[in-house]
Amino acid sequence: MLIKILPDQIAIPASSEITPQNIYLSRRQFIGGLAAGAIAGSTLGLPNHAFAQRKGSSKLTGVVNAAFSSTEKRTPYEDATSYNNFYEFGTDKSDPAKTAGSLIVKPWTVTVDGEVNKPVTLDLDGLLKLAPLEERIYRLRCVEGWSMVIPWIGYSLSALIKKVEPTGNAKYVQFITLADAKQMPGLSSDVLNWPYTEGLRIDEANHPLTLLTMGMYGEVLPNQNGAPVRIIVPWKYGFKSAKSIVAIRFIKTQPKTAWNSYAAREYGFYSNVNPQVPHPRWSQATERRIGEDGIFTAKRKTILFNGYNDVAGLYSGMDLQKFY
Ligand SMILES: Nc1nc2c(c(=O)[nH]1)N[C@H]1C(S)=C(S)[C@@H](COP(=O)(O)O)O[C@H]1N2
Ligand SMILES: [Mo]
Repeated sequence: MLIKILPDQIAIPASSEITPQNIYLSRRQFIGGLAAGAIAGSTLGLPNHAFAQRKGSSKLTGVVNAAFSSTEKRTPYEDATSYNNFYEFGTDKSDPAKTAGSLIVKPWTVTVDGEVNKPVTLDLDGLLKLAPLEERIYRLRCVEGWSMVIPWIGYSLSALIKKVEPTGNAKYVQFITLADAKQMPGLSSDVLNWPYTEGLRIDEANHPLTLLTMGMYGEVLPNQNGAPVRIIVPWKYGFKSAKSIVAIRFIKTQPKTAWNSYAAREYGFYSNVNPQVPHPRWSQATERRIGEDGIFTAKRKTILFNGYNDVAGLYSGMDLQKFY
């Protein structure tokens, strides 16, 4: 039987006038490939608001940012909300959907501090009003070898970064998430060091693709997907996209992160999606798309930076085998 692997179709933003020539050229080639893919994609893709609102959830919409959106078929809502990694609510994929009902998302505040001139603590309303909300359909690729295509609602983290005015010492941004054993049954296990933390270099955090995320599929984030606020960094493995953030800290030195502390040899600080750098225990060359699994479903080829070539300039001159 001949199994055809569909091409992955990722739209990339046209940005950055300061892109080095070689990267600019590869981006042009990428856009060339995209135009052909977009035609095939239009028959597969669903209109942007094809998902009806679920009972009991609150609507949250944003203006569709087509330039930043994949044209691939979206993962069904039911899959995106029942197959989750959120270890604070258990290590089984099906655990968070069952147990995250105990997460209290209101009131909620996010403290933004450290190497900034204007530290601030914002409640969810303050966060939602900080910048216009957008809908962006991003691919998320888990280091375990699966991926999803999800319409997220939020805005570029850079809008918040601008507001707090980082000092010249702010070289990294750390994300600290909620760790409350009363709300989170998974904290009784010491599988990770709590709280779950993540980090980005300041230029990665400022890249327009980095999305401060408050919703998905036209609604506020379900608890199991990281309510009420998380980060989405689409060119990195999913674990960089920390859920249920309570603090964002600007710091001088590269922070310790949850998975890097667990096993530094297996999970680097950068964790850019890279099919050529295998995890020490398995390949990263292919992925399966959640929601379309079947015994005859072909795996997809994983693409460098998850297809978001636009970020390549952040890593020019770096050895991606070393900085995995
Ligand atoms: N706080 C917290 N954030 C987290 C995790 C976690 O266990 N705790 N898991 C990560 C991993 S491994 C992945 S793949 C994504 C999954 O996001 P999703 O369930 O919304 O698809 O969340 C990331 N963010
Ligand atoms: Mo993951």
